[in-house]
Amino acid sequence: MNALIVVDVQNDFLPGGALAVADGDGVIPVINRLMGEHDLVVATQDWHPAEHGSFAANHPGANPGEVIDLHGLDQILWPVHCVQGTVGAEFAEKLHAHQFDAIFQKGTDPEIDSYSGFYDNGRRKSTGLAAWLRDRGVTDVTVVGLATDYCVRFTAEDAASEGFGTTVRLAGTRGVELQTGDIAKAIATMEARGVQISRGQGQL
Ligand code: VGL
Ligand code: ZN
Repeated sequence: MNALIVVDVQNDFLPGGALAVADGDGVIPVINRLMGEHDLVVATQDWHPAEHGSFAANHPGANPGEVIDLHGLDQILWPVHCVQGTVGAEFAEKLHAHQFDAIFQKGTDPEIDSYSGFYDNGRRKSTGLAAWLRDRGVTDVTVVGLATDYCVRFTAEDAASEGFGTTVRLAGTRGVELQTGDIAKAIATMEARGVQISRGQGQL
C-alpha cells in the first residue's frame, strides 16, 4: 500500500498569504493528479493557536526571520500564519481536499513548533500519523506540498526514519528559501537521510 502525504497546502502559504511561498499554488494541479495515483491520501495542516511561540508578533521587539530559543529549541520566528479557524489556515480552494482520507493537524501546542507531520520539533509528541499509516498496511509514501525546506523536509525525513519507503516529488513542492540555497540544502539533507528525490519537472 502506498500513501500520498500532502503537506500544508493552505492559503497562508500561497501567493498573497501571510507566509507566502513563491509559486506555492503551482503545486496544486500536480498534487490533484498524484492523488489519483495513490491508494490513500493524507494531509497535514499547520494549525496554530494565536498565541503560538513561533510567531514573531508574540515576542516584543523581535522580527520574522530571527532565531530565538523557544523552551530549549532554536526557533525561527515567522509571521502570524495558519491560525486555527482563519481563512489562512484553510486548504487551498482548488486542492481536491474531499479526497483526503485523513487530516493530521500540527503546531497546536503554543510552546513548540511542529514542521513534521509525524512529530513536533522536539520529538516529544506524535501526531499519530505513523500508526495510522501502519494500521492500513502502508509501506511507501510520497511527500508533496509546502514548504520544501521546512515542513516537507521534516515530514519526509521522519517518514524515512519510521521505515517507510519515502519519495519527495519536487514538481509537487515549493520552498521558502529564506536564504539562497536553502532548498538545495534541504534536498541534499533529505537524500542523505534516505529520502528518494524524484526530480521530474519542477523546482531544481
Ligand atoms: C511551515 C514555517 C512555519 C511549512 C510551517 O509548512 O513549511 N513553515 N510553519
Ligand atoms: Zn507554522
